[in-house]
Amino acid sequence: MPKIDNLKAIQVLDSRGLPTISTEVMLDDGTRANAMVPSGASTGQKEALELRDGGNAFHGKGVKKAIRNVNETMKSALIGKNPLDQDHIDQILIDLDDTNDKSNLGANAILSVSIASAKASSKSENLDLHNYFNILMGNKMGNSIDQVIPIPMLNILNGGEHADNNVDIQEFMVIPKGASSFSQAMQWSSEIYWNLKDILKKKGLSTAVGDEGGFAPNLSSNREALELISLAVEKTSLNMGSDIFISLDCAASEFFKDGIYHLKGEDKKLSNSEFVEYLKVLVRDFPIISIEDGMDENDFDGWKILTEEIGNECQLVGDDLFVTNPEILKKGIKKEIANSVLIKYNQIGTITETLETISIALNNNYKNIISHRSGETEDSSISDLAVGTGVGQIKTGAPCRSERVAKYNRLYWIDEKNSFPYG
Ligand code: 2PG
Ligand code: MG
Repeated sequence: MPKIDNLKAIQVLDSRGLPTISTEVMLDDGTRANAMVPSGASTGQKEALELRDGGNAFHGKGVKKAIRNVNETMKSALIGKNPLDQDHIDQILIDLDDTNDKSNLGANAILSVSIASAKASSKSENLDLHNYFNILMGNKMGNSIDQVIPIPMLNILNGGEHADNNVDIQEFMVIPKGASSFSQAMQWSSEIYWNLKDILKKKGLSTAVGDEGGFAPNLSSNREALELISLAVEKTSLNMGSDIFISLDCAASEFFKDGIYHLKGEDKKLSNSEFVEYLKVLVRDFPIISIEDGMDENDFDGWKILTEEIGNECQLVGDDLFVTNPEILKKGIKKEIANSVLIKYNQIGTITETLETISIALNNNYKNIISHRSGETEDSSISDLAVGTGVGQIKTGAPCRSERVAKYNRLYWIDEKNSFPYG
């Protein structure tokens, strides 16, 4: 059995130019593997804590303390341990931290070690990372799991916290569900993206991009965003509702104040049931098959109404609502709210807990979507996670900006080397 020989974390930068952690795990058989962790902008209140230094450097976003926690506390606890026992490695990290929200050592620090250790194990075993995740997922579920190339959701128009425009809904994604392969899905999406750019340009609208690579023009309404995307799909000679479907991430907590949903871009103030009606009209008029965070993370009454009204026809995804947390997801399932969960491993802090959340969803007929964060790096391990867990869906931005495309490019290679089904 290999043993962990050394750990080293350093500070690197993420796609917003802010500090993040890169950790290398070294094994006694000579294997080395490195992981970098992402960072969100529209974060859920109950996410595990991302440890930042505060003060003046990097606008308070430094990660020196988190790095010290890897290089001192975690290193001394993990040297000599067997990295192939991911549950044990993660449990050591959880126990060392000893808080509910990982606020002692920092979820960013802990996750960097958890992923780097998984990567080192897969390398040492001569397995591609997705195969390694597949074994871990199978162990968690108690049966073997079929690997799948996930259907991508590409965020081609950005609003909310991810852009400086007036569009309230954070993400407008195309789902190339009708494609027969991953490469066809990516070709369609890239062509739609470029046609959207052309349409925006001709209308005199901005073609600058937001944090996730989608265009970020000022528009008169959320509906206008959907109309522009429909035009781009048409211009690509594809059909909305058979080739291409739409997914929204409202990130509604960001515009929910004092019990009201404030759509600033179109000067509307709506109650939860009115906002559900608003979404229902969009679902009626466009082939929207997935809505994430359609309600504020604490508006459980609103979630109930939304789930009762459109839960049968639409995937309703809890992101800020469930924060990839097994216990919070269990409570939501009991309340019968939403029907799907967004999976972001830095919301919870370890691979083991992430797989736990995925397995709870699977056992309760909730769907899983593996997701990037708005602040990303070139680390592409979420692509392997999506394939290895067989969940069938990933959202990782537009076909633009290398930190987004890195994930798609990794999927191209996994697709090339294996005969896994698409979607
Ligand atoms: C989201 C994510 C990723 P952030 O809300 O789903 O798209 O954004 O990382 O800013 O939370
Ligand atoms: Mg979200």
